Amino acid sequence: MFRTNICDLLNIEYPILQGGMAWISDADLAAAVSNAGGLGVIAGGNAEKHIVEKQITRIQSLTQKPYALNVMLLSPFVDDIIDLAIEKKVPIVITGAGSPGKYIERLKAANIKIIPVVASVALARRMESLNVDALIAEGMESGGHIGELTTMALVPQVIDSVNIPVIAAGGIADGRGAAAAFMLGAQGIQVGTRFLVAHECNVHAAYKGMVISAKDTSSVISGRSTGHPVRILKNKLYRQCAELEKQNASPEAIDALGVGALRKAAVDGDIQFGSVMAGQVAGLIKKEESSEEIIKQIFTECETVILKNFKMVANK
Ligand code: TUI
Repeated sequence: MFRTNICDLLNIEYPILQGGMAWISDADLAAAVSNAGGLGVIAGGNAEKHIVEKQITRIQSLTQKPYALNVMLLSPFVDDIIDLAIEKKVPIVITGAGSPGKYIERLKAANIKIIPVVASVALARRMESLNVDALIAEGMESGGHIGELTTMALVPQVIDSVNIPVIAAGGIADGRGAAAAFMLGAQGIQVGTRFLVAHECNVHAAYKGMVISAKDTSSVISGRSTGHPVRILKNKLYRQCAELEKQNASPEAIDALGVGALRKAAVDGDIQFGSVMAGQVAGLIKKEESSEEIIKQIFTECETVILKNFKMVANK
């Protein structure tokens, strides 16, 4: 029922991408998602080339299915990571946190499919003119680095502006969210926070616990004043940042608090002084499951709600 042209484009069974989460989505999680019929994504984040290379070698031993590498364009090692994707013949590159314009020609020449994350219609149009394969329109419900628009407002505006497939991201964690995204015209969905609590996700147990116990209002936006706003779960680090912002501290002083903070939370498990990035849907997520269970549950529920609501409308 849910085969879309994203499935054909990416050679996957279900039109679902796992969000590339820096310091969190490694080869184990990505392989589990790909083996379950979705698209697993390894996040390059701010890591150096040799670290990402290990993950690519590992996923190539764990799955024969397609997978993607997420290239975070604010990374100081972005040029090396693009070289790596080409050297290792990664099938799909997803970019985030900026414009991948200057890398597109080389990636295309290497036969790599490229899917930029966009947070505005302007960037979506610019990307389409550079011949990318699809777009991920990511609303500010997402965890981590975010734009200004919500998924509900962004996705249909991007869809109306381009002629390539659009994948919806931000605020999707279950079949209801998936159904809503398809109703907006999306050809696929990207899910991050729910896969963060997958059994196969190696993020620190304390981080998973904080996502599972989060409520609707637990996430906040930090760092607006630095120009790199990120959605995180409220903790002591957030309160320190908010205090600095209130005192009109320099962007450098505020950024300094964030250096290494994601690793501190995701790897070391310091969820009070680390940066616990998660989407607004954290409040919906109640338990750990396998990646396969997550994908099956999302699409079973998606089908049920579409049929139920179709009946509700048709009976009127
Ligand atoms: O990239 C993400 N999410 C991320 S990256 C990340 S690591 C990080 N850590 C600290 C500070 C900043 C990043 C954690 N989460 N999502 C994709 C995404 N891209 N969301 C929004 C955008 C985006 C925003 C503006 C893409 C392009 C853009 O404009 C660029 C332009 O040139 O117009």
